[in-house]
Amino acid sequence: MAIPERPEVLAYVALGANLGDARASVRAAMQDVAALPHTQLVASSSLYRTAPFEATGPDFINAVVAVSTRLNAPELLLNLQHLENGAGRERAYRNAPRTLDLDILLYGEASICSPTLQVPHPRMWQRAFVLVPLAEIAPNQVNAAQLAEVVAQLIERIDLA
Ligand code: A4P
Ligand code: MG
Repeated sequence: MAIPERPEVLAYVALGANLGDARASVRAAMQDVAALPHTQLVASSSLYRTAPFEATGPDFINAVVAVSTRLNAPELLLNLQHLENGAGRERAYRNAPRTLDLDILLYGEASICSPTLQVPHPRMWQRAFVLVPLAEIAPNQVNAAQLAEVVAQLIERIDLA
């Protein structure tokens, strides 16, 4: 059911996994994000294999999706955390290997700084595993200088969108 009094907002969500069948987890999570209430998929990037960045463990599988949603940002975060928990996510320590990580990159034009939610995601501009898939589906959100900053980070496109 629609939430008619709320506007639709274009949000970008980053997906990452490096435990278990990470490729399958990210693929499934893309479908789960698209199926969230009051939410429609706008675009999904290819899957990328990426070297751990400021983290340990196996290579990651990363991707980015764009959704149009009537959920507000805290509701979207709660829904994403529910999906992470459903995928068996355990929070052993910061940047620990994970079965699934879902981060809100951008929520419309919003600038949010609460104890539980910062948008735009504060670390997104340092990360090829975010910027490369984001640029694939939203080239206007990432410029050449930003991509040049992360060009040394290892990232390989493995499954085409
Ligand atoms: N939180 C605040 N802002 C946000 C947001 N915009 N989206 C809070 C989602 N969550 C947000 O997150 C910790 C808390 O951040 C949440 O409770 C939420 O209230 P978490 O997912 O439980 O913990 P985490 O994953 O250890 O932290 P975070 O912030 O997701 O880690 P990062 O900084 O995103 O780094 N290398 C490669 N190649 N690929 C990766 O995917 N991921 C990380 C995680 C590090 N290195 C990586 C990758
Ligand atoms: Mg996270």
